[in-house]
Amino acid sequence: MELNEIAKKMCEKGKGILAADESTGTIAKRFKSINVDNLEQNRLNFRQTLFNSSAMKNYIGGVILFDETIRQTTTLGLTIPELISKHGVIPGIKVDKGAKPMAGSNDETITEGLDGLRERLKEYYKLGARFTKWRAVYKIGNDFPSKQSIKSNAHALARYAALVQESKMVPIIEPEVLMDGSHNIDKCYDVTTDVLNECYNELNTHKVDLKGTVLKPNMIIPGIDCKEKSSAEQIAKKTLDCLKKNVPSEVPGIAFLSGGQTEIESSKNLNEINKINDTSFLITFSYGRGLQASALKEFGKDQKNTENIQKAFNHRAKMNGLSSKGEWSEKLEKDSAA
Ligand code: 5MM
Repeated sequence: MELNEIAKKMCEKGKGILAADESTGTIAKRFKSINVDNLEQNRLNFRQTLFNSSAMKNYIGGVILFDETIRQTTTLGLTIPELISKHGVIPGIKVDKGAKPMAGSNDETITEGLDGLRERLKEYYKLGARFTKWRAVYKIGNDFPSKQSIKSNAHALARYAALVQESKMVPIIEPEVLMDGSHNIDKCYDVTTDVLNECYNELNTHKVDLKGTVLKPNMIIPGIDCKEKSSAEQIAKKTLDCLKKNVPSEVPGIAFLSGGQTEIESSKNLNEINKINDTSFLITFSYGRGLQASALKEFGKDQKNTENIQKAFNHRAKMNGLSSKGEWSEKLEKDSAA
C-alpha cells in the first residue's frame, strides 16, 4: 500500500487509532493505580484482551505498540501484529526512546532515539509495522517552551519522519503541548501555533512527503489548573482554527491525543470539532487514556473477566468512532453504556 493510502486507512471516517504504546514505566503507573503487578504476562493479558475485542473491526484503524508488545505471541497462538491484522487493523510502533532532560534548558525535554533508527525500522517492518510514532513534549510555563525546545524537537521529529518514509512506513508526528499548568486557552493556541509552524518548517527542510504522514496534536484547551473553563464549542472552534492556519492541507489525517482529558471530555471535544470540520483533513482520535481508562478499571477488578474488560473498551471505541463523524451525543453515550 502507498503511504498516503495507509495514512487514510488509519484515520478512516468512523475509526481512529488505539495508542497502546505505553513504555514499561508508564504502564507501571497505570497498573499501580489498579493494584496490578507490572509483569510482562499481565501487560500481555491486558493488551491482547483489547486487541481481540469486537470494536477493533469497526472502530479502530491502527494500533500503536511498544517494542515489547510487537514481539509478543498471544495465548491464542498468533503474534500480536497477526492478531491486530486479523481484524483488518494496521499495526504501528512507537520508535522514540523517550523524552530526556535537555542540556541547557532546565525542566524541558528533547525526545531521543535517532541513533540506530534506520536499522530498527527495518526490523519493525519485518515484524509487521506499517506506521510509527514519535512524541515530542512541550510544557507551558513562564519561560517555556523555549526556542531551543521548539527548534530541537521539531528537528528530531523531521529527521525521524524522513527515515520512516524511507523505510516505507507512515510517520505519526506527535508534538504534544501539555495540559499541565494554569495557562488559559489562548496561551495554548499561541504555543501550539509556534510548535506546529516549526515542525512543518523542519518537515519541509527534510523533504518529508506530507501526504504520507499523520499529525497527532493536542487540542487547544486551557491548562488543567486554569480557572477560566472553556466549553466544548470554544475548544472545537479554536482547535480547528489553529489546525487550518498551521497544518498544510496535504496532510491527510489528524488524530488527537487525549492528554489527560477524561474519556467523556475527549469524546465530546472530538465530536464538536468534527461537527464544524470544513477541511479536507480526516479528524479523529489516537487516544491512550481516553480509550483505555474504563477497560483498565475493569482489568483491575478482575483480570480474567474478559467480557467486562472488552465491554468497556468496545463502548469507548464506539463512542469515539461516532465522534470522528460528529455523530456522538450524551444520549447515545448513556444508551450505549446501558
Ligand atoms: C499511551 O501513552 C503513550 C506512551 O507514553 P510514554 O512514551 O510516556 O510511555 C503516549 O505517547 C500516547 O501515545 C500519547 O500521549 C497519547 O496518549 P493519551 O493518553 O494522551 O491519549
